[in-house]
Amino acid sequence: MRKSWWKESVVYQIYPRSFKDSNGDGVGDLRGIIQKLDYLKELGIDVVWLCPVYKSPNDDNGYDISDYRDIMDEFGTLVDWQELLDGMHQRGIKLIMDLVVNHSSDEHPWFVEARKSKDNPYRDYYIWHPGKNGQEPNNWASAFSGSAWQYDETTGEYYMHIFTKKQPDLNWENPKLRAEVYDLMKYWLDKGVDGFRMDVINMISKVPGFPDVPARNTDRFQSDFRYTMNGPHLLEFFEEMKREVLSNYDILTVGETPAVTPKHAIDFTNEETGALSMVFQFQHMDIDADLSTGTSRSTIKPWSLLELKQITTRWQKEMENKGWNSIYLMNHDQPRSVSRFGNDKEYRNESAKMLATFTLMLQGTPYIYQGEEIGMTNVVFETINDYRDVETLNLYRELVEEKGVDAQALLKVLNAKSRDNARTPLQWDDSENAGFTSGTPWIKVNPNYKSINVQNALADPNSIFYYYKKLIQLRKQNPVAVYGSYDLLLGNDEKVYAFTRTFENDRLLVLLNFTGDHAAFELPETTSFSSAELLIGNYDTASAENIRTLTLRPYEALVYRLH
Ligand code: TEU
Ligand code: CA
Repeated sequence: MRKSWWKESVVYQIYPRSFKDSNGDGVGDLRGIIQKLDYLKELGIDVVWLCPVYKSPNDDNGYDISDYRDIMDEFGTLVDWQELLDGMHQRGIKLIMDLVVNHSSDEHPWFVEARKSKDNPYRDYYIWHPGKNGQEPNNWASAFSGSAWQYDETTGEYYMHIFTKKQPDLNWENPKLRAEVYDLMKYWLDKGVDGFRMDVINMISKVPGFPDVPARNTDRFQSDFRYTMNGPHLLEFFEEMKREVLSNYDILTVGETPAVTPKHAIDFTNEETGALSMVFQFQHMDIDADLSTGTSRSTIKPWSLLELKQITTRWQKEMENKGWNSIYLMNHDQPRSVSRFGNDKEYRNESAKMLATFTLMLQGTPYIYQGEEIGMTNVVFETINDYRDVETLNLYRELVEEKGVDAQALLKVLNAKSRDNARTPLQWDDSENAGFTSGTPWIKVNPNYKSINVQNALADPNSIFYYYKKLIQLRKQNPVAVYGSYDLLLGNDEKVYAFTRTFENDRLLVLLNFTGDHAAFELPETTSFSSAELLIGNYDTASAENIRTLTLRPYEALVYRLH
């Protein structure tokens, strides 16, 4: 397997709107991030994934871009951006930008032109279609409620928008549009950017002809990724992007690819013909959803460790020596990992550390989302008026106001699943607004900032922050933690997740108790070793000497080197 800097790196994701506000307008900005670069250096991360900072009307908080070459007014200027990049590079931190080219904003000049007339030169930068029997061209649903089509009065046709109607899909079948995208990619790469996270990049090829999708229920609009993702020209577009842009730079590229299998991921990331370094797959993001009655956003059910083991093991084994994984438990679209997969009450410290061990000890590039390193939790908003996320607000309107779903019941689900759980301001200290802003924050701060904040974390040697720091150092000092092959142990144990990592003659044993109970287990005889050296654990007392038959404490995590 080829060694690469991006396989050995730990990535930290920044959602700029909620990271740090430097000018008191209640919105995070680039100068706020500049102020906190030494904090990131202290943590020891290697790469920052910066969510979109381009000019945008913020219908979807920057994922609706109106100028790909300039900085959003609220976030600052290109001069601020250059200072941020230089500040990162001076600290040995690389920067990957968020490339959002499945769609643009409807305020982008391309779309302003395209909607003027059917024969406008920019018309085919987007996807237009006449209606059918006075209705939308087909029954495709938007990911953010309603139809995926919006009627445009001026030219009497519909345009496609998989997301909001202010996010018209770009037409990748048009080579002129593709050339424009490659141009804007080079614009940022030639400024020194170290790669891209590519937003829903497997949506750029849709099934031709836009046929109706089979109805799974009585809803007027239906979503089915087999029609809107992984379309017939996807690999062709990736090959062209690699030839025109990617192959000319030593960069990290991570595709956000909902609904992919390991086979897709191997096509996209294999060392011979793959275009990307790695992808974000989503299978583990559905384990607490009841997909028979709704989506991972609108439903919640208890999840099983066996299912998490099964999904993780599939990706670890099927990608081994064939592609490369990303490893994550949350991002700006997901609820807080310690609330979702750990215990954000009496075992918040232990379970956040246990989840950190899971994320950083698997094979693949680990991603830490802002605040995960201090165990920030979900927020309880009592009313829909406290939410800001367009997906959440559209879903509430669709389900409560249009379909009569009980508001309190949905609010309970949103408390657990809304993307705004990840978007409350980063908690820097116990001063007003958690030190995020001197003004009124654009979204409420989680009231638990008084105890959960960076200042407390840096002052406490036993904090989650220092545990992440130690794990990151452990990865740096042990190639087995990066390149070692994964083997699952105790596959049927419903409390303990145990696996080994093996590289040349080095072997690690990772033991994770995913429950609040004590968990006894016995290692299989096939796991042979003469001695075990403890490298890291999340309890202050080392565990028993004989680790063959151990009882793990609640949410206990242990990593041993086996000799
Ligand atoms: O997310 C796409 C995506 O997969 C999620 O939004 C998912 O479809 C949705 O949350 C299902 O509940 C990317 C960005 O990460 C997200 O922030 C943007 O809103 C979206 O694309 C559109 O750009
Ligand atoms: Ca600001």
